[in-house]
Amino acid sequence: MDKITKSEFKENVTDYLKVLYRREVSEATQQQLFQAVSYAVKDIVVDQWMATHKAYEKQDVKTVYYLSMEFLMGRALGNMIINLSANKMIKEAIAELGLDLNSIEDQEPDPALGNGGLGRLAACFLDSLSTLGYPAYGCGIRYKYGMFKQRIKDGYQLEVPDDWLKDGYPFEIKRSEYAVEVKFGGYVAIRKDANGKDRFIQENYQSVMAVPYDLPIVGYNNNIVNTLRIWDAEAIDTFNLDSFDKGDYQKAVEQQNLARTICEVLYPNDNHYAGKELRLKQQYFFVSASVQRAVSKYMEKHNDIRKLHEKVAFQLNDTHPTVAVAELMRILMDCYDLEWNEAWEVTTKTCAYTNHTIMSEALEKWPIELFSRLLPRIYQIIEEINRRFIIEIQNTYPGDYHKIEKMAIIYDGQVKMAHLAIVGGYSVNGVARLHTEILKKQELKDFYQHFPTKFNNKTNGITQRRFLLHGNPLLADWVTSKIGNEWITDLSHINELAIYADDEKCQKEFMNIKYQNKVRLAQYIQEHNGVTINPRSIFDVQVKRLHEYKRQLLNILHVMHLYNQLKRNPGMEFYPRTFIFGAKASAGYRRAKAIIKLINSVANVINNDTSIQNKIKVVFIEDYKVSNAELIFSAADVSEQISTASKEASGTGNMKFMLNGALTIGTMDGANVEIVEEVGEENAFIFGLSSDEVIQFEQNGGYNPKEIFNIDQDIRAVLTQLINGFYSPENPELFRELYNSLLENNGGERADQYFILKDFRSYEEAQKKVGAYYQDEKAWAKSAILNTAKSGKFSSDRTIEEYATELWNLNKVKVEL
Ligand code: 26Q
Repeated sequence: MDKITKSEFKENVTDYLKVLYRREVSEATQQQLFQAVSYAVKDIVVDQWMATHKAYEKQDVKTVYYLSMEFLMGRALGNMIINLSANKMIKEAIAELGLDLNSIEDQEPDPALGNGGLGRLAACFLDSLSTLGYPAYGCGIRYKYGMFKQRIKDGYQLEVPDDWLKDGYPFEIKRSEYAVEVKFGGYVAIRKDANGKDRFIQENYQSVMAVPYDLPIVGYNNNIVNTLRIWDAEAIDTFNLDSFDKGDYQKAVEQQNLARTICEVLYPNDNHYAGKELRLKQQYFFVSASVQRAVSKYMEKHNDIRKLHEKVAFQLNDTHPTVAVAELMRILMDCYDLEWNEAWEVTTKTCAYTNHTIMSEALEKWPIELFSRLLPRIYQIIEEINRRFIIEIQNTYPGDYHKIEKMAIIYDGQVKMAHLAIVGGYSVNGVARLHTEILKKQELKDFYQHFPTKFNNKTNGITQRRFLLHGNPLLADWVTSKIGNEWITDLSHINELAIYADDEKCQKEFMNIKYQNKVRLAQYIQEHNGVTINPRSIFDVQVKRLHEYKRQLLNILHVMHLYNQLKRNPGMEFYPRTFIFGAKASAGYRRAKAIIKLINSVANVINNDTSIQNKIKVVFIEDYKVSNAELIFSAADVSEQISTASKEASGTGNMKFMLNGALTIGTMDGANVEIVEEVGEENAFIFGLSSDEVIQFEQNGGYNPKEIFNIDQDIRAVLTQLINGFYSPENPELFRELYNSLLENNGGERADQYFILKDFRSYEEAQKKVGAYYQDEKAWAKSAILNTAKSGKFSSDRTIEEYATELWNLNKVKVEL
């Protein structure tokens, strides 16, 4: 294939403008330019995409299907351009057309088909799979509305629908030829076939067509393009409604409604299970479509379904796609006539499960009634899996009835998806070392005892191509000028920066880049929030989903305490600090929303108090998402990773900050443990209870926060400000619920269940050290450089190498054009 030249690329842009909008460059809107440039880039991408799939077919490769309800992709255009080898040509062409790439990129809506960490991890994994040359499909749902847009009004969060498809998404390709039917409801009839064999036939069901849309995932400079396949639901042909009898008409309308609702919207819950029927429909919808298609594709080239696992792996991103286990069993038995044992053998060699949480409220359990009504055949199969598994448990632990109670897949009227995922797959992995250890020792102890070899750890990672190369171009160029560009595809090289950590000139350069990024973020905040912040102040940042266990409340209570101190003692030694927050709360999570309101109320009071001479500013960045995250990480000095120890499975924001040279203030939780291990405790600020201590307290019914409240004046002063109208004169009761959550038991919920007061003083100590350390410019710069230099382990390339070699058994493919 001939490489496209710069003038051809420019011509393509003008042609697309003409064909799509009958406009010339000079007349086009920014959105139209974005579309035209995207089509011109897609043109290059599609050649590689086709070549990649030809190579895959020719080499008959094994493929991983990463099944996930969420893919938090962020913008594609800029990322695609930096990944293409034609990158320089494209940038020059765009400049020569008189266009500004940054403002064109800004036109792209973030495809936000995910909530937070789990969805973004899936996106980083796809980037790494392509860059490493591993054959892969991401399989998910084409939500019409992704993660809501957040608006802040009077300090409160408002949710605005995210109509990301309204102008058309240029990179997707509809693949109607691969549409498949997915069936819901009805009942299972057993009929004898011609050979006298029992057949299980779903009758009187409703169904929809699952229609795939493919998005290209471009590898870095290697001609490899994998596919993110997201499924949309369309109604089965309901031609000629008037010729139906009454029952058919009713059914046709119901099927249309079903198709319309399934892909309508992403559930905005993060780390919280919502037992909604529609959610289960979404799960089965995309899983059934993906598994059906994967099996059909396999059978196009192979004749022995018993060897499926040699060419196909299904990785289950948390329990959300776990019906895949039963769906694969169904297909193998009902469509390919395998006996139970043969089907089970194949299934348990094909499926693998990743656990992303130990929070009990996130565990998926479905009522039998709902499950069996919606998925009658699937439920039958799960019942049989459960029956056989219980026998296995009884035989292994005779007389130990508790084992069944704790391990059964169906128990107490509920289907437990984690248990199904563990029993039905060959691997169970946690996402950071500490997390995996807690799974083995506590949450999944019985399963670990029973299946010790299934358990393994895969510490999460992030893609340096988005979060450094694209998000922080100044630092990326600086790194390349020092150590060359191998870090882009092998982040272990970034360690070569360590020799510059003590070099004063390098320290100055590094901190100057940080300063410029802080100016860039300050401009964004000025434009979007109307708040002026000082780029010379310490940028102390906590951006992540709002959840009580992540303890944004600890952060803001500490800000309130600092403010009290400054008011009492204006001459106090204090280096100016800007506390930056960004967080979406689930629409129905009342306390999380109250915390957002509190942050904004505190910001309002502090930012407008001239008596403290701008020493503290508090900023809440509206609508935190992948695109503004890139600006935020690159500008951070301090990374807040302050979850209650044992609660954050891994965290990945922590890694993005580290890569960009921020110092972590954090607990020994999730991947923080491994971050500190890499960078050294002297280059981070660690505080708080350990996970063992937290678990100890929990096993003893918690602790008594009132003891702290009673003896600690400062804490008492801060908490009292939650209920005396100090930050909400218009309604002093506004934050009563937060106050109560810290001091009172509430039903089954312990007072201060996340140990905020318990960790408060230790957090304050760590924060004091941050302030003091920052004033030692050389020491800080050295630590900042070392954070970047020691971040090599946290590339998702490393993580994916581990999955690919230890779990999926994939081979790398090379594609020449
Ligand atoms: C479940 C049922 C119904 C509706 C929603 C959900 C649901 C949705 C999203 C449950 C959980 C999630 C998301 C979980 C998540 O993001 N977990 C995070 O995964 C990251 C990647 O492994 C880790 O780094 C984080 O520590 C973990 O919190």
